[in-house]
Amino acid sequence: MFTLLKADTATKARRGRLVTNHGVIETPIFMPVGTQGSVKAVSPAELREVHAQIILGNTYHLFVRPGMDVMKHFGGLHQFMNWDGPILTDSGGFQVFSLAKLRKITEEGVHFQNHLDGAPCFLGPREAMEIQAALGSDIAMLFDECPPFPCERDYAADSLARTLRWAARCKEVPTPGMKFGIVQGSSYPDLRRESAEALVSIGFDGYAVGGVSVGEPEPEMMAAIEASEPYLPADRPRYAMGLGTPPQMVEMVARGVDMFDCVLPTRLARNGTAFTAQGTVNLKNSPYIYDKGPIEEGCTCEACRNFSRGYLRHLVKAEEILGLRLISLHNLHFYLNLMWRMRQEIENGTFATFRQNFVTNYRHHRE
Ligand code: PRF
Ligand code: ZN
Repeated sequence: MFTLLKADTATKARRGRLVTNHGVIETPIFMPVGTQGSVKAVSPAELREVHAQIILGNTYHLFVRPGMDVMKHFGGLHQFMNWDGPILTDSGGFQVFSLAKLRKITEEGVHFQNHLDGAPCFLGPREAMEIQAALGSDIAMLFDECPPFPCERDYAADSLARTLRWAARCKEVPTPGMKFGIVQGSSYPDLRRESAEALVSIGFDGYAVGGVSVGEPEPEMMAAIEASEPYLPADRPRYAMGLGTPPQMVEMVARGVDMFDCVLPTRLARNGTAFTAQGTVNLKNSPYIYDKGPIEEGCTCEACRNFSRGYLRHLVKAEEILGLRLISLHNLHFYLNLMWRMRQEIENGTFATFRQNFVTNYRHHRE
């Protein structure tokens, strides 16, 4: 299912190809986030235009609303939202911890009250995999616990042991597509190693690094990847969950990561923030009032081909929906184009130079 096409010699970057039930994914790749069966403000046709290869859906949200009866009635998520490309679904564990109230973790799973009407709900390893199967997921993530940061070692170790017992149970549940394990272990390198080795011995189609980008400083985030990656098989895809800024993704590709998902391009768009190779710009700022240029010179997205910074600024200030739609398209185009560029640079053997130049040019205006 995964073919390693080229391994960079100067870094750990990889160029690969992943075959799914709904098509082929060229890696490294970024997955736009479609939490509730929609990539916010962007239609499937527009996703195609920005060359999205795969999108992410969420077990937790779709389970809470519209619920599994509706999802099954429509024959799964692809048909429901009319996206016929690959879909990766997150398992719900992480979202239960970030959104739901009154959570109680047991050996069987997590009891919680959902964030919409507070109704009591339950998700465990079997339920999470069955839901992802009913959604028709091409890549189902294992049900895990993502411990908070910082996390005491004893809690991290107990949580990891339970997540590994859940992993064995997830493996038994039939799903139509692939299953990816999730490395946990908080900021403890030996737990990260133990987690990766245990998952690999159970055997999954790909491996994610979870429990990162949960408020830890960036060096800790990189350290968590570095502590996990050496124990993951080269012939399986690696996915860093919930990441990141453009330079973070470049640095993670250099550390051997193949797949990313993040709400930043769509979330920041809604507040008027656009990504460029020089960092983010907030179009609400006054320098753009009379600016007739595009968000980014040379960008071929719909927003940059047709509209000025001054106009987009006006739309954002006036809270016109078109503004956030266009900036979302630009930001997704930027993220996906960055991935395309990295694939080219790896193929050409020039990734290390690209990495250096990109990270130097990119300034953090805000995150
Ligand atoms: N586990 C799962 N989903 C996730 C995470 C995790 O640790 C994260 C943490 N970066 C984001 N999404 N299942
Ligand atoms: Zn653009």
